[in-house]
Parts: sequence; C-alpha cells; structure tokens
Amino acid sequence: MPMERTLIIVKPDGVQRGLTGEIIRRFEARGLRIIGMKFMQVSTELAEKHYAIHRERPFFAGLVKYITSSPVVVMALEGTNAIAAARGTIGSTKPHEAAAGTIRGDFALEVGRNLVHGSDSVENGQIEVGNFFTEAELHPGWSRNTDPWIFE
Ligand code: D4T
Repeated sequence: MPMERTLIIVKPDGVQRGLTGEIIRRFEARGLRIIGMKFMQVSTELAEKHYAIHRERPFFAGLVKYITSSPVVVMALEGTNAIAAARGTIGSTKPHEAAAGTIRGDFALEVGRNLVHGSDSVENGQIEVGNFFTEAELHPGWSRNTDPWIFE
C-alpha cells in the first residue's frame, strides 16, 4: 500500500498542559513512523499560511492567535492510511463530540483548545509537511525493525 504523510501539531495547549509525550505516544503506538519532529514557535506568517482556507471565517483571527500563543511540537508522520488513521486517533474537531479513546475525547472540551492538528487529505499532508519542515529536517529513508509487523 502507498505511504501517506501527515503533519501533526501538538498545539500550545497540549505543550502547556504537559500532554506532549502522551500525544506522541499515541501516534507511535498506532504504528505511524516519525520522519521529522521539532519544538518551535509558529510565526503569524506561517499560521496564516497553514490556516489560509479559513481566512474568511469569523474564527480565523482567534485561530492564528491560539497557534502562535506559545511553542508547539510538530511532527511529520508516515504510514499506510496515515491521514485517516491520525485523524481517527485525534478525534472530532469539536472535542465535546469526540469519542472517548481519541486524544480530543480524552483530554479536551472546546474547539478553540483542541490540542492537536492532523492533515485532512493526502495532498494537504504533503503541502503542510513542506510548510513546516525543510528537506534536511526530514528523514524519510529510515526503517524500523518492526515495520514488517505493522505494514503488510
Ligand atoms: P485542525 O485543522 O486544527 O486540526 O482542526 P480540524 O482539522 O479538526 O478542523 P478544521 O480544519 O475544520 O478547523 C480548523 C480549526 O479551526 C477551529 N475552529 C473550527 C473553530 O475555532 N471554530 C469552528 O467553528 C471550526 C469549524 C478549530 C480547528
């Protein structure tokens, strides 16, 4: 099966609340392979680019303010069905509707404090990873000894 890439962001609330390790753990346990990871402050310019699709929405300014309010941890993950799998692990956009067992369902209550981002399509996964990582920061070539036990 083809590999997909997804950009995961542990948002400022996730980092501030000390949930970074728990969130990374869930994606690792799911079987997704980390090909890039860093701790960074998102600039207003990058936030506006990342959320460009929401530019006309009433919550846009708040969204940019939130993601730039404090450092985040960003990860590029790779795997078969990575987009759908990661979004399943994250849970519904509105945390109060997210299923128990998902990150949002277990740790969040409000849409404006929903802890984590995951790319919503194969195309956006590629674009978003490119927006947050340089080629030199990505290590797509490595493999795990467990890969044959996760990827068929
Ligand atoms: P992100 O992109 O942050 O991972 O969230 P989702 O992929 O789950 O949801 P989204 O793109 O539809 O929304 C992006 C971002 O906007 C916030 N938001 C969204 C909000 O504050 N009010 C709203 O009504 C909606 C729809 C939450 C996530």
